[in-house]
Parts: sequence; C-alpha cells; structure tokens
Amino acid sequence: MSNDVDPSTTLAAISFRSAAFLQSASALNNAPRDQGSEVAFAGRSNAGKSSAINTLTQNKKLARTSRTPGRTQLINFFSLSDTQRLVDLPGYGYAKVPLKLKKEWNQHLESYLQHRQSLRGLVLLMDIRHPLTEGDEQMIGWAASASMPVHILLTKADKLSRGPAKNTLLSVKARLTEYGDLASAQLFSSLKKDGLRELEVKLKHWLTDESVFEDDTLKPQAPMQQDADCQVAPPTAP
Ligand SMILES: Nc1nc2c(ncn2[C@@H]2O[C@H](COP(=O)(O)OP(=O)(O)OP(=O)(O)O)[C@@H](O)[C@H]2O)c(=O)[nH]1
Ligand SMILES: [Mg+2]
Repeated sequence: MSNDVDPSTTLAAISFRSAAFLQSASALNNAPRDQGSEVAFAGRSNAGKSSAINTLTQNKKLARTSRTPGRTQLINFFSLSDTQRLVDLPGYGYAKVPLKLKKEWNQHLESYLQHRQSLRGLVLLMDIRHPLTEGDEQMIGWAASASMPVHILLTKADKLSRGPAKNTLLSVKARLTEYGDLASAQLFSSLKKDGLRELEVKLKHWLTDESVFEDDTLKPQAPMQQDADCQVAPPTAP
C-alpha cells in the first residue's frame, strides 16, 4: 500500500516491553487525560486484540485474553511512557450483548474516534478467516470521517496457509484503496509472532512522528474533556 512504512526508517525508541497497566474506564468520561499520544486496538470480539497487545509488549499477562468472546468489556489503557499509551477497546459484534448496550457502545466508539485528541491511529483487527464484517466497515467509515489513520491486522494468519492468507490480504488492500494513505493492512499472528516488526514500525511512526500531530487541526474540538479525578479501576486479573 502507498503508506507502508519503510522499516529502515530510524525512529525514536519506544519500549513496548515496558508497557504497564494504567487504568480501566467504563466510558470515555473516565478515561485518562486526553494528552500525549495513544493508539487504540479495535475489532470484533475474539479477533485477537488483547493477544496482539501482549505479543507486542512481550507480556502475556498484560491484557486479559480469552476464548470466550466479549471478555474485554472495559476500555483498558496501558502506558508506554508518560505521554504514550496503548488502548485495548472492547470488541464489537458479540451476538449475546443486548441491542441497547451495543448501540450505546457504538456511540462511544464513534465519539472516541471523532473527539479523542491524543488518538493518533487505530489498529483494526480482523480474524483473517472473517475479514471486513459490517462492524469493521462501520469502524473504517467512522475513522475515515474523523481523518483517523487505520492499520488493519489480519489476525490468526497461522490459521491459513501462505497462498490464501496473501490473497485475503490483497483483497482487503483492494477494498482500502479509496482511503488512500489513511488505511493500510498486514498479516499478523500472535501465535507465531508474524508481522510483529511491521506493526512496531507503524506504531512507532504514529506515536512519535510530528506530522501526525498536525492532523489535530483537522479534528473537531473535544466536547468530552476529561475530569481531573479519573476513576481508576484495578487491572483485570489474567
Ligand atoms: N491461532 C491463533 N489464535 C489466536 C491468535 N491471536 C489470538 N488468538 C486466540 O483467539 C482468542 C481470542 O483472543 P483475544 O486476544 O482474547 O481476543 P480479543 O479480540 O481481545 O477478544 P475480546 O476481548 O473478547 O473482544 C484466544 O483464544 C486467543 O488465544 C493468533 O494469532 N493465532
Ligand atoms: Mg480482549
């Protein structure tokens, strides 16, 4: 894709390994202060968001993973430094969640993409066997309308052999061409640690590149100013 990052680029060091749990929030009005930079991991329930964060940070206990869909129900914030964060968002598309809750959460997600000033990019995870669900398309649409860069991880790539995996990647990339430089995609496997370097390069770019910050001027002003007394929840036990 046109916005693939050159892995040889020298970027300021970010130690993903030093990631630490910061806080959980049930909604965005009790999220950490909206300053610095953060990258959020979104996707359907069970797509592999928490696993990808653990693979990236080389810490199996950081984000709770589960075979049961809908496990991550809070927004979990992890700090990489005083000014950089990773965010594990609750998954969408889980059939057993009541419709009213689904609608509420959709509004939160859209609002987060539109108004979170510190959000530099969205990592959108899709199980390679079921890419581009209705919920995924909705996320891409919201991100595009907020001029928010999206990087798609086709997760569990170990479940397909090389040829079919590549074909899926090509068809997803073809779907993204209309978004130009705002959207990119790669194969990823937490199990095999495939695609890790490519993801690291993308995240380092988003979390450190000054040009990404210029996009702030394009974003609407945040109506959801964070209050000083953020509600801090204990980390979810592994
Ligand atoms: N084979 C394989 N399984 C994976 C991979 N990544 C995640 N899984 C499995 O998929 C299941 C869901 O992973 P999670 O990381 O908990 O998914 P999630 O997107 O955080 O799920 P929610 O929090 O429920 O939205 C777990 O059983 C993981 O072990 C992968 O790369 N390969
Ligand atoms: Mg999770």
